[in-house]
Amino acid sequence: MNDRPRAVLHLDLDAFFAAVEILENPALAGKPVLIGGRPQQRGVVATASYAARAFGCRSAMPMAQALKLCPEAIVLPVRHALYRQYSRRVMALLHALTHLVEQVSIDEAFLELTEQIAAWQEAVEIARRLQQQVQEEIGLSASLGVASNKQVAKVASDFDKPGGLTVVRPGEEAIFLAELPARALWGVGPVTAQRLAGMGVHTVGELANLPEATLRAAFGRHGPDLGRRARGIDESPIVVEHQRKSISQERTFDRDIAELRPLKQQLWRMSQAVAGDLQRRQVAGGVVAIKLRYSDFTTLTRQMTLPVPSDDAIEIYRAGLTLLERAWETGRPVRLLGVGAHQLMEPTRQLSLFDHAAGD
Ligand code: TTP
Ligand code: MG
Repeated sequence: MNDRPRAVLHLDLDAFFAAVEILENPALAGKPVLIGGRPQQRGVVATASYAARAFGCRSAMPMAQALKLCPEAIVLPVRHALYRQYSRRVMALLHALTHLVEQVSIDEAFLELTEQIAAWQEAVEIARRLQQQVQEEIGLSASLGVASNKQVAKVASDFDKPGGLTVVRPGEEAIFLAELPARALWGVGPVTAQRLAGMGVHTVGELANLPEATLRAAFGRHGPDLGRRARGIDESPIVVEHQRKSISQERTFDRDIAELRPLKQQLWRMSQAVAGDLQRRQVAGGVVAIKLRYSDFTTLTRQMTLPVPSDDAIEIYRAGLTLLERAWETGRPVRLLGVGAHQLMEPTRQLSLFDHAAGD
């Protein structure tokens, strides 16, 4: 079972900032659009719509230079907050598929699908549906790559932009990469590419054929890894980062509460909401905390570590109630009560997957 090839998906949105601006103002569709700083202020291009790329405009190019290439281009300032909103919506679609999502930048992410499919081909179907969903529900074009590891999936998503879906089946990694320029490899920047060119290496295939000793001499201890990745081998796991460090609920009551029974009822309702949130995000809380504010605004917090991290409403409630009974001065009117789960982590049942990946 552990010998099954992994199924890793990489998604990258096409001309992201420009695509969002075009969504917000459909009159821009098909036109050369440049997002970035003003040419008068020596601004640079953050991104160019594909219509502008046809003129040679590129990210990180001085805006003045881009406007020389394409004088009729429409220049728009960067609206980060807006792009973040769209990014969050796309990432939410990914998280609905699996919690094994590694967001790499505002418009790209890896997904590990290995454990949720019976046959490798299912990953391709999932990718196709996802691409459609991003287009239909959000209105954005995405390019996707499906492969047996992150390195190859990342190169694959970039292979057929915009709007591509490139599948590299297990066993075909090295052949797929061989003809590509060395700089197509993730982690080969301009400096490494130039040094490789100096060694007569221009394609990934040529890089793959270099002896390990040569790689070590040229690039130090990272050299051999570069060679492995050029041969399509990459065992790095998906690194899940939790956007939130805690999940909590709190309620200010219409009228202060001075009896245990209604406090317990409130605590139970909030514990259920917290547990539901944890389950949706597929994380468990290692610590449960409560917050208590008396009618005179004196506020206290108490917390305890659970024996085993949990996403269960009853366990969160029990811990919360223990804390409440210890902290609350019986009869003193309470204005606000809160309960939260902290130190969020993978539910224990997922650990074996990571042990496997890390131990490879
Ligand atoms: P990219 O995914 O690199 O570029 P892109 O989405 O615009 O185009 P592509 O279709 O080739 O994927 O980067 C995502 C966003 O990050 C991009 O829309 C704007 C921003 N960005 C910058 O601000 N500066 C840069 O130099 C680059 C490369 C991107
Ligand atoms: Mg992109």
